[in-house]
Order: sequence, then structure tokens, then C-alpha cells
Amino acid sequence: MAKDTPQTFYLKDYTPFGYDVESVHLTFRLTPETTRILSRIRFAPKPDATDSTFFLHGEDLTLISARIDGQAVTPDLVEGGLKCEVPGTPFTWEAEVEINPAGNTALEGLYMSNRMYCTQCEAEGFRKITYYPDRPDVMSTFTVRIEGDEPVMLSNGNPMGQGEGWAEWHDPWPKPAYLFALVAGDLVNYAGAFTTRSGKEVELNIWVRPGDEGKCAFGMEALKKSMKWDEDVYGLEYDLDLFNIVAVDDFNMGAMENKGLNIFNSSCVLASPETSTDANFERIEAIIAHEYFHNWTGNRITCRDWFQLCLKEGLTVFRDAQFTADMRSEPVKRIDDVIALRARQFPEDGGPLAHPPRPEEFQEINNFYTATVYEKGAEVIGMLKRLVGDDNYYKALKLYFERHDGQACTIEDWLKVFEDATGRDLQQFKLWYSQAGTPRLKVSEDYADGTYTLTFEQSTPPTPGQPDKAPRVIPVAVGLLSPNGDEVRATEVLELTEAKQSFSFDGLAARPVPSILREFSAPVILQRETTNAERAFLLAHDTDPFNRWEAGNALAKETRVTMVLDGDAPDAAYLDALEKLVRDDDQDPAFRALVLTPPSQADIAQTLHERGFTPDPQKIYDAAETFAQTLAQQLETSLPRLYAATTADGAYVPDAEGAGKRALNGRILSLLTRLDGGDQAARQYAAADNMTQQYAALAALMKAEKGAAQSQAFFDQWQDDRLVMDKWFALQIACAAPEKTAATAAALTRHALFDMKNPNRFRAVMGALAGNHAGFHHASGEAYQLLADNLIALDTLNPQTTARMCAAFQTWKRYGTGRQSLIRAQLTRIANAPDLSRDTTEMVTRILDA
Ligand code: 0A1
Ligand code: ZN
Repeated sequence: MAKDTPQTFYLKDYTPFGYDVESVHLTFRLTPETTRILSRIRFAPKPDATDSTFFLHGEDLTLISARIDGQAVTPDLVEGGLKCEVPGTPFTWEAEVEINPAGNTALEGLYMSNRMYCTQCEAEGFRKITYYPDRPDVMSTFTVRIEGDEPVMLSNGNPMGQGEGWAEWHDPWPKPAYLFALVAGDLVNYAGAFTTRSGKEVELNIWVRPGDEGKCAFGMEALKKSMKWDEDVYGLEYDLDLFNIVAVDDFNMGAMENKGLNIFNSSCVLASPETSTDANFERIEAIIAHEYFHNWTGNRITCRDWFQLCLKEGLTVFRDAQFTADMRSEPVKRIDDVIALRARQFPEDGGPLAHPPRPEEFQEINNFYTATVYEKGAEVIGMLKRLVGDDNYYKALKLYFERHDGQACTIEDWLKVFEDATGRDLQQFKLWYSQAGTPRLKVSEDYADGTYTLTFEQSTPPTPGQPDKAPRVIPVAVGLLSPNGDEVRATEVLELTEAKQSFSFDGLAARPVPSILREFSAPVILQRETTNAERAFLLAHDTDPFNRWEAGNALAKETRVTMVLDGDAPDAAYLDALEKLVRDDDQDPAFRALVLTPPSQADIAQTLHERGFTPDPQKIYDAAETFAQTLAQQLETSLPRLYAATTADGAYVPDAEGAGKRALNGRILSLLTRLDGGDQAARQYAAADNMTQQYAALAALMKAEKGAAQSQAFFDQWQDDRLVMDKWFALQIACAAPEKTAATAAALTRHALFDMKNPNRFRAVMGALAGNHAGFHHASGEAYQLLADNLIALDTLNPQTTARMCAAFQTWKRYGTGRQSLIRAQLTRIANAPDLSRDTTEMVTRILDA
């Protein structure tokens, strides 16, 4: 059907569906190209319906037959679904449709991945399986019969029976269609068990392709830890007798929380020391927790409509971050999250794609699974918790689960439980959900007669559709240090509500050094005149680990910005401070690794842009290289000792302590490689028995252009492992010099193992291209063109992944006119590609309209 005039959906237009769905029975007759689905659905007209149109969504379906109460009917096939005359009393709708899973490269609905059937229904994929009111506020129980030759055939809920060529499932919990799932194929299970605190025995399985059983143990442990943690911290128990996880190779996102049958991108569940890095292990633990936590925040309490997406995603990200902080290190998790927020959410919030955590309109909801909905959505909850305090937070959450279990809710419902539990008025706080853009917080200070005064001015730049913004509630955690480094005021949360507001601290013996926005208490950009000496002081003395890191990070940025703008050499005082910290064995290795990790080049570009300069990616690259080289030379005499001291002995364990040590060791190795020509890295590569060290050594060598032999060896060793090969593809592009980046990526798209249909492989190559800042923005424009070529080609196969990757161009307006016109030409070329999908059209249009 024609998609010429894309439809826009608005939050304000919400109307409930006119019918209750009392039960859903589905029969799947599986064959790769002509799967038949028979549905039998019991509908009951709602007595108070405002709109009783009987419209069922449906896309890419061939309708074979339809019946109401056993009588054949001929529905009207309309854009996006069907309409039908129906009785005014409860009735049974039956339909038979045919679909083609093998031809489904969009990976939405029922599709095939490596000869295995699987589904992805969030957000609106169920309408590609059968005609249905495919909206999250329509909840029902599902009974599913699967007929086919596959050895394993799974769906949601509990198994009801199985025999030769069939299996039946029933999910007793009413759910929206987006949580439906079906998997069928040649799978083996890695089994586990969990006893809930009320004594219920739950069978756990991770289903994988034969051969991958050895990569399930870590994921299983992570699942059990998540189940236990949700009981201990939130009092939430699992509610079925069975919890299944399935790993699939072709998946658009990370994973999906389908009720009782989570489906995972194999990269987010399969792990082994030989094939996964520490970062992979940590991410897998977090994603398994995230999907598990959705069972309550998402499934038991779901969203009324897709505008409320952050209701489940922001809260679930917040919960998984709490979990990771508890399992690993709280400050390290916070620092990692803030780095990610600044790298992914700040550019979104400051560019053409800016939208509030709860958007008010969309064309394609798949384009709103964003850093703003997820990560900023979680930040908003973090602020709420800080404002009401821990006890009130858990009191409100308890009320939320009691009051709304089994419902499809809104942000208003969510805030109301906090108001009711705490007596607090959250009207102004709610602006965080409706306003886009990152607030700027300008700080000035004054000291006289023992009284120190901090004055804050907040403002938020205009974003698309929102020229002016009212002041928000901003919790600013502040502590004060005396000039000798002692803390003279412990952390206190200042609550900003006005455009300009002052706070005083009296009884001070001397002018204090403020530590502002501790733990990054609000997602804002702090603007404050300060000196490098003060930053170095905070790096040495702050009692808040986040702000200690932040001080080091600010120093690193200042140094690099000055190098770029003035061509200066790296700041000597900063180098000294770094050296002191790195050599201090009393300091946590993970913390030292973080301080030693330079700000990304994209981050420097963003900082320059914020200060009104046009970033030059090549100069930023050169400054990064000079800085690293100078640091390596400064540390020359200590590097071999540090390398030895941080080299882990004993068996590899992917825990926080080991990971912190290896992260520091990796940073040291990369510096050492700048001085020893790669000798140590080559030895490490040869000796490595785990992927973290093998990969770190290979990366150091490739960066030094000394890794040809090891890269070939890596390929020979791992060519049959898809996930490891994704690393091999990405690393070559990430390590390429700016002038070679596009050519390296182009050559890899011609490699026999490049497969555009596999989102992981596509992202490994195109994501690495967009992520190599100086290479992507090389003045030749070759990288822009290569990305556009590939996006145009992918769009005909997989619109969702194509549209997401268009965001690589979202910062285009911050670069110089030459680069802008090169990018505009590519965006225009994409926009004009024949039959461009609705997903990509929306993204390119929004980016171009900037
Ligand atoms: N709800 C999942 C993420 C997800 C979203 C959309 C998908 O397809 C469009 C797939 C997965 C989560 O938050 O983990
Ligand atoms: Zn989620």
C-alpha cells in the first residue's frame, strides 16, 4: 500500500479501543515461505465506548478467510489493516492468514534467523502475524498451538502439551500483543533453576544453537542474580513456572522482554572468556537483568500507548543500573553511564532529533527507542528518587505495583503514585517528561564574612517545536571542601525551581572549593568559570568519586581544547596529576583506568561546539595523538612496572575487580605500544588465553599499524564465530587512520563474510565507520558517501536498522560549511531513494529540517 503521505500520530488523540479482548487462540502452521496463522479471538463491545469502529491492524498479510461467530465475513481491507461490521454483543472473530517468514528481512513479526523461526513484536510487529488490535492497552490471555517439524517449539507462558509435530502453550497473564513470542528450531537448552522467596520452583532455560551450549553459564548466573535482586530490593517475585531465554543471531536490537520467553540478540547473552571481553560480560549481565526486570516494569504494568514508552524503559534502565551498581562498583557504573549519556543522549538532545522523554508525536514509533527515552528517562527517575529520598522512593514504587498491577499506564499514573506516597506536588517536575533539550546550569559564586553563596541560572536552548522552556526542578548535589582538602560540608541536595536562584552556606573559616553536581545528580551541562588548579585539587581531594573523575575529565577536555584551538602542548600540570594518580597503587585500578581513558574525539567536538567553535575533526585527532604520545613519554620509566603490576595472574574471572585491573592494564599497554613498537603487545597477543587481553593486544597493534600478522591470525582462529568476527570487522575500522577509514570500511563491505542482512555485522562495519570521528568526517566526504550507499541498500531489506543508523548524521550542523554540504548531499540522496521506508523517511526528514 502507498506510503506517500506519512501519517503522524499524536498523544493528544488517544482514544481507547471500543472492545475488550477476552481471549486469544492462535494456531501456527509453520513453513518457511507460507506459514498459516489461524486466530480465534473473543471480543466484547465496551458499553461505554466512545468509538466502536472495529479496526484490526494488519500489515503484509494475505487474508485467506474470516468468520464472525462461525459465519464467513468479507472485511474491508484498508490502509494498515481491516474494518468489519460486527455484532453489538460479544462475538468470536476467526481469521486465517498467510505470511512469508523466510522473506522477512525486516526482522519484525515472524521471521527466520539461521533456519530458526522467531518473532519480534514490539512495537508494532504483531500486526505482521495476524489481524489484531495491535496496541499496548489491549491486553488478553493467549493460547498458542504450533504445528511444524521443528524439534523445539516455544511460546509464552507454560507448556500445555506437545506431540509429534505440535506443541501448545498458554500464558495465564493478560498481555499486550507486543509481548507475544514464538520460537521454533533446532535448539538445545542450558538449564537452571530458581526458587523464589515464597518457595515457587522456577525452571530456567537458555536456548541456543547446538554448539553454543558452552556460552550460557554466565548468562544463567546473571539471570539468577537478577531474580534474587528484584526480590531483595523491590520485593518482586517471578510469576510463572518457567522462564525461557533464546539466543538469535539476527536481531535489530539488544533483546526483548516477551512474557516468559525473552528473545536475545546472541551478542547480548552468549559469553565465554575466550570469545567475550570484560565489557561484553558486563553488558550481558546488565541486559539479562534489564529484560528480566521488565517482567514487572513493562509486562505486569505496561504502557497505555507508545508515547508512554519511557514509563517502562526509563524505569527498567534505572533498575538495571541499580543492579549493576550493586553487583559491581557504584561509582564506576555511574561514570560509565554518564560517559554514555554524554556520547549518545546529549547530541540527540542538542540536535535535530531532540524530543522529550515522552514525545507527543511520531510517524514511526521504532524511531523513538532512543537514548532520550531510555537513558534520559532513567535520569529523570534518578532525580525523582534523589528529591523524595530513598524511603519515599520505595514507598511510591510499592504503591505503583499495588495500584497498577495488570494495567496499561501513563506518566501521569506514575507521578501520581509519587504525589500520593509523598504528598509532594510534581507539576513542575513533570516538565522533565515534556521538555526536550539539555538544561545549561550557569554557576557563579561569592564569599564574604564566612558565608559562601552559590548562584545558579538555568536555561535550555530551543529544540524542534519548543522555542521556549520554563524552568525545571533540578536537584543539585553539592559538597564543600576546605582549601586543605577536608570536606567542610557533606553532600546536600539543593533544589532549583527558578530560572535564577542562590543558596548560602555560612560559618566557613575560609573560602571553600565547591564540588557541584555530585554523582551527576541531574542531566545538565554545568557552566562555571574555574581554573585547572582547582580541577586538579578536586581530582586529588574530592570525596565524591564521580566528581573526582569529573574533575580529571574536565582537565583532559580543557587540555585538548587548548591544544586544538591554540596549538599548545599538553598542559604540564595535568600530565603531572595524571602521572601521580596512575602510579598510586592505593587507588582503585578501575578508577585509574577511567581517568586514563581520554575523552572521545566526538566529545571534544561537542565541547568546542558548545563554546561556539567549529570543530575540525582532523585537528582534534592530531591533538589526541600528540597528547597520548606525550603522556606515554612522560610515563616512560613507570610503564613497564605498571604493566607488570596490573597484569592479572591466575584464571580469568569476569568480575568487577578483575575487569578493573585488566582495563588499567589495557590502557598501559596502549601507551607502552607507542614507545616499544609493539613488542609487549605482540607478546601479550601470543600469550593471551582470554578475549579481553587478546583484543586489547590486537587493538594496540592495529592502532600502531603493526598488527597485520595478528589480525590474520585472529581471523584464522575465529572465522567461524560470528560474534568474534564482528569484533574483527569493527576493530580494523576503529583503528584506521582518518585518511584510510573509508577505504578500510569499503573493503570490508566486499569481504566474503560481510552480510548486510545481519544487523550485528552491518553495525560492526557501519557503526565503526560512523564511530571513527576523524575518519567519518574526513574532508574527502568518502565516508559520508559510503554510509549513505549502505543505508540506501539496507533500507529495502531492514528499515528499522537503517533508520537508527541515520542518526550518525545528526550532528552535521556543528561542522564547517564544506562538511555540511557534503552531508546534506548524502542526506538528500537518501531522502530521494526510490521506495524509501517510512522509518528512514522520518529520520532523514527530521535531520535535514534542522
Ligand atoms: N523493549 C526492548 C527493546 C526492543 C525494542 C524494540 C524492538 O524492536 C523494535 C526490539 C527490542 C528492551 O528495552 O529491551
Ligand atoms: Zn527495555
